[in-house]
Amino acid sequence: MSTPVVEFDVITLFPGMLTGFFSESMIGRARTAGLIRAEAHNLRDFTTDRWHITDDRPFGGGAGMVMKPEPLARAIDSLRRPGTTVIYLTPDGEPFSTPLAREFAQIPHLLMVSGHYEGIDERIRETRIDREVSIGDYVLTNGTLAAAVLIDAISRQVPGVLGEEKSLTQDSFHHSLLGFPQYTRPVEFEGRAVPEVLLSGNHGEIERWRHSRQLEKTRQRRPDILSKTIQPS
Ligand code: 6GU
Repeated sequence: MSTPVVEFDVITLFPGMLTGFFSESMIGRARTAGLIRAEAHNLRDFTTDRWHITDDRPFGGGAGMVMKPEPLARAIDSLRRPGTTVIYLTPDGEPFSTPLAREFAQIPHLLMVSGHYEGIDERIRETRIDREVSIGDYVLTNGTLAAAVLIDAISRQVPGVLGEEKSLTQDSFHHSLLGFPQYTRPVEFEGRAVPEVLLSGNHGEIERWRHSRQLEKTRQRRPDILSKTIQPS
């Protein structure tokens, strides 16, 4: 099999959270096709003590536990290679976005570190983490679902992962606009008809209608992203 375009390794205390995600749907197909590689690694396998301890109490006191540096260092050092970017998933990281997904899709090997408890020892962040990423302004119990979110959004930027390449250009956020409404058969459902223009076969008209729907929805729901490109009237 040829070399995957992007390889993902995830260091987590909960590798089972990723098994369904890695094998189902587009990600499962992309892996089978050899377009990507994705593997979960149990942090517990990188402990050396008899109880496989991965956390400890914080110096200085306070609630919760901190992930110990030694197992993380061993895991990262055994999985990284020249050219690897090490990403730590944390709510205080850089906000994830389509531009970031595109940037990461250009990197051959992404090693993701999922935090649990109150986070990881600061010295790991200083010595081994290249990028810190958040998936939004809310707190998850651990970073493993956030790693899955990144892998999903990055993988669909890899050529061949989506069926039709043009689907990418029609995405919400592609031109800094939300998506347009979609309809399929039947033409009438519960008394509600599909907009006439979509049945017209006039592709210029259809494109103009879709763009106006996108502008309107973005103006209503996300004026913050609209102001980045087109000045609102
Ligand atoms: Cl990346 N991790 C955790 N634990 N919570 C989050 C997050 C990441 N992004 C938003 N909330």
